[in-house]
Parts: sequence; C-alpha cells; structure tokens
Amino acid sequence: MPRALITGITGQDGLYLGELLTAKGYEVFGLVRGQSNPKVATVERLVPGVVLLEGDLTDLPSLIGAVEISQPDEVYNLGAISFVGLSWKQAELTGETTGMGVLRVLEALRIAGGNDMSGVRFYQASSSEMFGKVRETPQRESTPFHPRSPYGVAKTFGHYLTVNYRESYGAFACSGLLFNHESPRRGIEFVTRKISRAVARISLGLQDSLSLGNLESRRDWGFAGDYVEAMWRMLQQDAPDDYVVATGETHSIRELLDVAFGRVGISDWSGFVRQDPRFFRPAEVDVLVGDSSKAREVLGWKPRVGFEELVAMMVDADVATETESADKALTIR
Ligand code: NAP
Ligand code: G4F
Repeated sequence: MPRALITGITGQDGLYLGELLTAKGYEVFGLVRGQSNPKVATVERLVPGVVLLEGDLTDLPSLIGAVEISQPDEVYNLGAISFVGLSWKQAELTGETTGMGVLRVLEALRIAGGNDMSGVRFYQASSSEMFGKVRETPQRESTPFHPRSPYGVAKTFGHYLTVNYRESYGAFACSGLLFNHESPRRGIEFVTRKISRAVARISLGLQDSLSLGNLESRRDWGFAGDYVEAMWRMLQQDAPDDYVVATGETHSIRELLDVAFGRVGISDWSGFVRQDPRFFRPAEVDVLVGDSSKAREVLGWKPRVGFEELVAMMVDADVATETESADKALTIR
C-alpha cells in the first residue's frame, strides 16, 4: 500500500487529492495545523481512513515528525496562504508559509532521510501567479516569471527551491504550475465562489447586491477535481519535471457574472453588482491563459469540465446549500 503525506489537506485541493489517493489504494496522511481545526470533521468524512498529523509549515520539527511517522512514498505540498489579496496585508506570514514552508518540507525530507532523498517523490503546488505581468501568451513552462504579489513572489521562491533540490540532491521533485481551479469546495474569498454564493443568495431573496473589484481581469479557470489528477500523474513518471496545468481558455470576471447569473435566470446583472475600491489589488495580474501541451502529451492529462459546466456546478451547489440553511433557520424559528 503506497503512503502519501498531504500538507493542506483541509483545503479545496487537499480534499480532492485525499479522495483520489484513497480510491487508488493509498494510505493517506494529512498535516493539520492549529489546536482544534474546525475542518477536521470534513476531512475525516470525505477521506475515510485518513491519518491526521499535527504540524505547521512554519515549524520544522513538526514537519520532520510528520515525515518520520508517515514514512511517505509521495509528499504533496499543498499547504499555503493561498489568497492573493491577503498576501499584501500579511506579507511576512505569506513569505513564511507559502515560500519558506516549501524549504521546510524539503529540509524535513532531507533530514529524515539522512541526506538521502531517493526514497520519496515530492510535488510542489506552484502557481500561474508566478507569470504575473505576463511576458508571452499563452504561458508555458519556459515563460519567464514576473510575479505581482507577495504570494506570487513566495510561490516563485518555492518553485525554484523545488528545482534546486532536484538538481542538488537528485530529489524526485516536481513543480506543478497550475492555473486557477475551482469547485463547490472553493473558499468563499475567491472570486468564483464569492460570485456563485452571492448569485444563489440573490436568487433566493437572501441578499440584494454583490461588491467586487476589477471586472476586467481574465483567468484560465478549470475544475479542481481534474487538476489533482495531474498532480498524481506527475509523481508516477520515470523522471521528475515541471508542468503547466490549464484549460487553455480565458474568461473575464464579466463573463463569469454572465454565466453565473444566467444560471438562475437573470440576464442583466448590472443592478446587483457594485464595484468597491476595497477589492482592487495594489498590482493586478490582467490576463492568464495556459498552454498545457506538455502535460497533455507526457502525462496524458486533459481537463474534463469546461467553464460553463464549472460555473453551473458551483451555482447549483450554492443554491442547494443556501436553500438548506434557509429551511433549517425556518424550522428553528
Ligand atoms: P486552500 O483551499 O486555500 O488550502 C490551503 C491549505 O493550506 C489549507 O489546508 C490550510 O489549512 C493550509 N495551510 C495554511 N497555512 C498553513 C500552515 N502554516 N501550516 C500548514 N498548513 C497550512 O488552497 P487550494 O485552492 O486547495 O490550493 C492548494 C495549493 O495549490 C496552495 O498551495 C495554492 O497556493 C496552490 N494553488 C492553487 C490554485 C487554485 O486555483 N486553487 C492554483 C495554483 C496553485 P487551514 O485549513 O488550517 O487553513
Ligand atoms: O479568485 P481570485 O482571488 O484568484 P487569483 O488571485 O487569480 O488567485 C487564485 O489563483 C491562483 C492561480 O492563478 C492561485 F495560485 C491562488 O492561490 C488563487 O487560488 O481572483 C481572481 C481575479 C483577480 O484578478 C481579482 O482582482 O478576480 C479579481 N476580482 C475582482 N473582484 C476579485 C474580486 N477577486 C476576489 N477574490 N474578490 C473580489 O471581490
């Protein structure tokens, strides 16, 4: 039975990856931070049999302990402060977690292995945010980086460290340059889920407006369930490498609003959406669109869920959740 250790198992991708690896027969270990993390129950429900280990990406001894207990064949480093907007407000924490956290996980593997990293395969959750102010379109593995946020800078540090441990210690270390991927499990701070949730609530009469920032930026949005499959495939190859994972399509926030409101039968959303300076960023990534030819050819990976299907899935899930909460509130009254 192969053994996998996942950092960030309480997050969107951690849950999908935990489900995938369990279905493939892995023994799954998950790093969980905090004294009493409220997401533990969800992880245990969705990933039956998971072994949860206490630890934090800012604390090297806890990472060494997690590696010693789990003795992993594969490590997926998904843990991070992942919200770009927060990274300006808490830049030091972002650097420590999203950047230095990668160094600590790699060091934990090196130290626990007595300087021998040959027994473990490592996946680093890198990001299209590293392309930032893009130098070419579409972005591919060879596109130069120009990160635009403390988050993007921290991810770039983590990416190069992953490459460096491969070159320095012969580690089987892969970096996945993943473009935006979403799902009904997405955190409510990200724009897709913020919109799907608000659209659901507006359609049910529970909310009357939605405040957003820049409506012109464009993203290459895919489905998170598809993207964790690419992570796993990277670690099953004969040699470690880095891969762009993307759909190859880009859409603006305005198009996202069209599809999301359209799903509940609202064709003109202008009366519901306000722009609020609080949600604009000090430096924006205007347009992202990825060329995932390498992942498609080498890994045999391709996205299965398209943009409209993804948005419909998220809106429908939020309509169901909000209806259930409203029904419960009525019963309690
Ligand atoms: P997410 O839902 O925000 O999950 C982040 C995870 O990191 C959570 O489990 C969180 O745990 C954990 N974490 C935060 N600080 C930690 C710390 N100090 N120690 C240990 N764990 C910590 O993110 P996601 O969307 O699943 O993304 C997974 C990874 O892929 C992240 O590294 C993200 O930056 C990267 N990425 C995501 C996308 C995307 O579009 N989703 C694209 C490219 C790259 P708590 O539950 O305790 O907060
Ligand atoms: O949904 P977002 O916050 O995602 P962003 O910044 O693209 O980052 C996500 O994808 C990255 C991969 O490219 C990951 F690495 C990262 O961890 C994260 O998962 O914002 C998307 C766009 C931005 O241009 C933002 O300015 O939506 C714009 N936007 C407009 N109004 C807003 C809002 N974003 C948020 N979160 N909230 C708004 O009100």
